[in-house]
Amino acid sequence: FSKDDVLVVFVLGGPGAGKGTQCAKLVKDFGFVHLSAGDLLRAEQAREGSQYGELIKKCIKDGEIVPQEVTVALLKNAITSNYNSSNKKFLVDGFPRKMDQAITFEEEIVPSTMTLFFDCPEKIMLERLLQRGKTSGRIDDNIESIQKRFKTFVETSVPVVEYFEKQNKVVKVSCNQPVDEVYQHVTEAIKDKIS
Ligand code: UP5
Ligand code: MG
Repeated sequence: FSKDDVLVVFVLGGPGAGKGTQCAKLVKDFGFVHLSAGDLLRAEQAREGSQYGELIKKCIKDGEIVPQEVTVALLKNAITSNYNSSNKKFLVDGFPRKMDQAITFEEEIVPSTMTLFFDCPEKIMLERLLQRGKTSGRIDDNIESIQKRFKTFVETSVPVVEYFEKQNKVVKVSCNQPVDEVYQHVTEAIKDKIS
């Protein structure tokens, strides 16, 4: 793919804000390809023979950011293998969550068109994650991991949102409402930006 021919929207927000949920709806209505960095990392972690399996597992459990080389490579592969004449718009969910990743991705893959940022009070995110943890099987949906994820989000990922804000590329959506109400705001926010 050439840089001019793909469109990337970053989807950011705290743990449990609803990124994955909203992305699934955008895929249906706007024909995006949804790439969740977390899902790609979990798949790589589970892949037999992966040299990064243990590293990824530890980072996810501790709410820490996996070294960018691993994640950027997984995303690059995923964009390359999903790209075709009818798949040119990508939602990159849960990435970049550290400054170095943001710079590398935009330099080496493609500059983002915009960032969709889901703003959600921590208390609500905590409730959602604990609820999901009853059935998700995710090794980071427990109170200890969740607290660490929140800390990393505030210290490491919020600065990335601020960086894109300075470039006027962020659309902020409050997601402390029912799924369909949030989605209403999402579609309003992006419709004039994405054809
Ligand atoms: N829910 C959603 N929306 C709701 C609403 N409006 N009202 C009521 N309930 C709502 O939603 C979470 C839960 O809330 C679900 O049960 C949902 O039904 C409900 P979801 O859509 O899954 O939220 P999401 O924001 O996607 O939450 P997720 O847990 O996936 O966020 P994280 O950002 O924590 O997880 P991610 O998978 O992106 O990353 C996991 C880990 O991978 C990171 O902590 C990190 O260790 C690692 N990682 C990296 O190292 N590098 C990366 O680049 C990316 C990840
Ligand atoms: Mg998610």
